Amino acid sequence: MSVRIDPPPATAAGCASCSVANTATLRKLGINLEDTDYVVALAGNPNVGKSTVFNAVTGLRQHTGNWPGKTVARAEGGFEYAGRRYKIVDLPGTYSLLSTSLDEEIARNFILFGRPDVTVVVVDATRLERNLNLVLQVLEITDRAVVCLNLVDEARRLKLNVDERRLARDLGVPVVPTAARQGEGVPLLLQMIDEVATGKTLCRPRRLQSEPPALKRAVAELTERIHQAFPALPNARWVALRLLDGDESMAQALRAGDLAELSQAASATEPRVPTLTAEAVI
Ligand SMILES: Nc1nc2c(ncn2[C@@H]2O[C@H](COP(=O)(O)OP(=O)(O)OP(=O)(O)O)[C@@H](O)[C@H]2O)c(=O)[nH]1
Ligand SMILES: [Mg+2]
Repeated sequence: MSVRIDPPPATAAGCASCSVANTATLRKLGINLEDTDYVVALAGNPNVGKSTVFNAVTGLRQHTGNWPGKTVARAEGGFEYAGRRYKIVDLPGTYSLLSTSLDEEIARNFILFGRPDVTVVVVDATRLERNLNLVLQVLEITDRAVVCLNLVDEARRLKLNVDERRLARDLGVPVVPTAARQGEGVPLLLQMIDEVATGKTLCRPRRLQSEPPALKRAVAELTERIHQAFPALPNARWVALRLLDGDESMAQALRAGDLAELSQAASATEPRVPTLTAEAVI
């Protein structure tokens, strides 16, 4: 894996080693940020080993509760790497972020509005095709992600060989093979989380490339209108794409003001770092 990093422009405020997490929204989403330098979200399909990864990373430094106002359980925990203090949140297992269920809505809102410093997407190496759907959706929302290619021991047993370097190149984010139950690959996972959080590795995620002209126009027009109505909303383009896809829960969230409320919290604390223009090749 080769990583090239150009320095951020001299005019940029802040630095690559500062957190971009949105503290006001994260507090609203029930995350206690005391003694925390960086926030990591752990996403993935159901039953791919998210909690096993979470336990391997946090050990006993964890506690469970519910998402604010919901009956959905949430585990959060902490770890330290190279003297930096991380908070990691185990999101509900979901096949997509299209908010067709409460679990999906929670995961989507956390990644979209909480803007975690890094989103780790745990995937099942024996069911890659199905799992990549969620990875691509996460990469539409954030460009700070690490793919944790879990269950590689099972894949080996089934004589499945995943070319993780190629996958990392194609996705534009680091891919770390793990067998979390045995702790295999966990040190490298921590290293890559740290590299993405601190800006040492910059991702260039794969996004929808060849939109037909009509879709491009519609997305641009709608994105502009969403920007005007909700200036603080991060990633209005993704919201526009969801609306054009007929996502009724997204339309409802806009109508009911849920998105406005979260995006206002988002604007209360601007990210401490502007989007970096540096380029990374993974
Ligand atoms: N062989 C093997 N089993 C694993 C690995 N990681 C997790 N498991 C097992 O897979 C099962 C599911 O793991 P969990 O960590 O509960 O998965 P999860 O994604 O948190 O599941 P949900 O929260 O229900 O969505 C458990 O029996 C784990 O012991 C791995 O790397 N290799
Ligand atoms: Mg779990």
